[in-house]
Amino acid sequence: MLSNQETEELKQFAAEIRIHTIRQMAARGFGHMGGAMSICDLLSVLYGKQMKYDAGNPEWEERDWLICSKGHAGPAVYAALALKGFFPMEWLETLNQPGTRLPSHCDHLKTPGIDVTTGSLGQGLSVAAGVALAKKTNGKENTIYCIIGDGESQEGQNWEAVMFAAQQKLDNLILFIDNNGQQLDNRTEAICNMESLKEKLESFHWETREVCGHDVAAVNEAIEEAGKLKGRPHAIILDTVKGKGCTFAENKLKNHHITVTEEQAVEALEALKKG
Ligand SMILES: Cc1ncc(C[n+]2csc(CCOP(=O)(O)OP(=O)(O)O)c2C)c(N)n1
Repeated sequence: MLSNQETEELKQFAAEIRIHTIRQMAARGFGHMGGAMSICDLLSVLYGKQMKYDAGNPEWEERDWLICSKGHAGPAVYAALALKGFFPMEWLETLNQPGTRLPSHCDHLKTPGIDVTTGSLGQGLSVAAGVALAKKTNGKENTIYCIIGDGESQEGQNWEAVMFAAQQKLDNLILFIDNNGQQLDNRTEAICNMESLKEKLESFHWETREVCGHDVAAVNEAIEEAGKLKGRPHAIILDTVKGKGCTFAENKLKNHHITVTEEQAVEALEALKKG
């Protein structure tokens, strides 16, 4: 459980992740704002509290892994990594520019701290399950975290990985589903309704819980509780808002990949700084 001070610090860290995510996209003029904003609170809890890592040695054997399978949310992950010292903050100004170390989607070969290359939706959970099995087989204690979108959960490959992880009793694997209710160009329920994700995962023998994805204390507690239960993989379904905390993106249906002007960025950053 978090102390009040820790909760405040993680809220502040989440706000900083949002600020630097918006700045990156403003420097490029466009980006995947919606799905990046919805995972900032989760990233704050992971990099601010739960994950074991060494920013100076991103390949450290004992680290926990984060596989952001919804690789288009890369800019939010980059903001968290830069703020934690994996690479210089100046890199954030180069998002998705020629020669950058920070491409629009996560790339293990380019960015320190990115554990797996992602972007083609549906594949990350399979990789996560494979890494989790390898760690378990080798008697390692690492936790493997994976983030997918609710739209992404429509990809059939996820469900193969879900079956495999249950069969292998991968209790070192925690899956987050960013259940923001939207995908690229419509509401998820209008494209292919996945509800109830909880019932589906439970029927596949996953230990599953649902929590507000913007409540850092609740997300932290869900991770801690999940870690206590042995013998089954864990899923945490995050109730989130696509575009959360970005004035010109939040609650808009068309906020997946948008243009970002300097004026919009200034307005959004002011709002975030005020809290
Ligand atoms: C295999 C594959 N198909 C299509 C795309 C294009 N695409 C990128 S993001 C996206 C929508 C994803 O929706 P969701 O998983 O809900 O992500 P979020 O809303 O959280 O951004 C799509 C269709 C892709 N990256 N990979």
